[in-house]
Amino acid sequence: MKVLLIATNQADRFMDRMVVRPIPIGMAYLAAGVDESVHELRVLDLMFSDDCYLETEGVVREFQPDVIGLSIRNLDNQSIFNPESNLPMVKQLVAIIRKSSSAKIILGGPAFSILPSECLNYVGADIGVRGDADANFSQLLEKIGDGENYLDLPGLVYWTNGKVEMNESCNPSYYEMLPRLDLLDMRKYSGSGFGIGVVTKLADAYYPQISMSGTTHASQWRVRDTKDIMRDIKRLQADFNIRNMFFIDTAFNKPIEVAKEICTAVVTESIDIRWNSYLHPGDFDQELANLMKDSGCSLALLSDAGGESQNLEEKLISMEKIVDLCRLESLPCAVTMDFGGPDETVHGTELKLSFLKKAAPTFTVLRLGKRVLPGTKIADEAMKSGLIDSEHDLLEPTFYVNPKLAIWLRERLVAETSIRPRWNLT
Ligand code: B12
Repeated sequence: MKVLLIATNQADRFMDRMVVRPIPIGMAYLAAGVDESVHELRVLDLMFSDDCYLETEGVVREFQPDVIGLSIRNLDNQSIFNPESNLPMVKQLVAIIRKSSSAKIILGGPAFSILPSECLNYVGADIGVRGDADANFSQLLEKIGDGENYLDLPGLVYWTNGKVEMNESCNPSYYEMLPRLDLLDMRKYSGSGFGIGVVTKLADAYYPQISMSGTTHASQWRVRDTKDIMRDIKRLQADFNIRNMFFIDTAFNKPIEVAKEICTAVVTESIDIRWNSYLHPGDFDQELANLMKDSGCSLALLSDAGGESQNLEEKLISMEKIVDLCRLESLPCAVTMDFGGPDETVHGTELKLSFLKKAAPTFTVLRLGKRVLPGTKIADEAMKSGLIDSEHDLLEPTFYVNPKLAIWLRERLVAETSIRPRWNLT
């Protein structure tokens, strides 16, 4: 069969401000699973496209694919002040494809995996695969090609009698294959902010509510072998002359021994890179800060996510320790802090603001409100407060701000950020 994979993401910002264009590494893993001795494969990345509709129409007319996979990364930009949904663009792409092709249209990607049935229905595609799909997608292609029944594949989302059905289980990936980055324009990505992604370890979930094996405990994280990570890094250097990387990780500092092992391997093998990654409150010490610096870390993105078992005071103490240890090592550290959740209080807001002033990170992002995602405590609150009627409404960018504090909080955060150039409110 002729298989066309399209990366639909065109977003070029992080936190609605910094220029960041993440490489479509998920699609590159998917491509790695396609058996090219059986199928003809083409990839279209719309990130740098001037006219995504015209370009897609052109490629579809010329290539005449039998199957088209659309990768959907973000539901929206997660900005309460300037919300922009990405899904109308994907819906329009599907409409354009349908005009000149009868190919089966298959959806997947992080955004799709959060609201699979809703996405499939909204954009009008044929099938979807929820969760990691490098293994599933190649099986799906085999079955479609051989005319076999594929409806029992894990994570499959499909139409039956005019309704969307979903197979619950998913097939977690351990990222053993090399992603097909050779099919992407790596020169354009090399200067596109935050570095080229290298998966180090990911939790068992796209976000805590979507577990692939039913567990979200840290021991269930998909921790890659350090040797494989080094192989991927060296290959980025050798094949594409890439030095700036982003370690794709749920929280690089967890578990701490693995974080130290990765940094030590980079140092021992004298690999000359600059890298960034996410940190969460919790595991951190001087040795890790030192190893991160020595191995080329140029920015630690500390977010107040995770550490759910800690109360606010404990969490802030832990975050302060991380910022201080980074400063001791001259390691730049950015902090993202959420405001306006169901448990937010005036006292809590003031504690967070005092922490940010005292810690004085390299730059600070204050997030007002939380993008409501299905299956969360905030989705329940949003339902109770009448913000949404059902979780199906969450395709639209929807933000929850604790109604008891909403007006005060907005004014307070605007006032605090307007006098601090390194503070960004989003
Ligand atoms: C690393 C990361 C970042 C890094 C990226 C750095 C880099 N250089 O790559 C940074 C910090 C820059 C970032 C930014 C943002 N991110 Co981010 N990010 C992630 C994270 C942790 C990992 C993504 C990743 O690379 N995964 C590894 C790859 C290999 O997996 P994958 O892409 O999911 O692909 C697999 C499957 O999805 C599937 N698949 C993919 N495509 C297709 C296509 C088909 C046809 C099929 C069948 C299957 C399929 O198979 C793939 C292989 O198994 C995820 C959370 C998570 N755990 O997934 C959030 C996540 C993707 N980000 C998200 C968001 C919202 C953002 C921001 C908008 C945040 C903001 N407020 O600005 C920005 C957007 C940036 C932009 N311009 O697009 C959301 C997206 C969903 C949503 N809620 O809308 C996620 C899921 C977090 C969350 N839980 O909300 N992010």
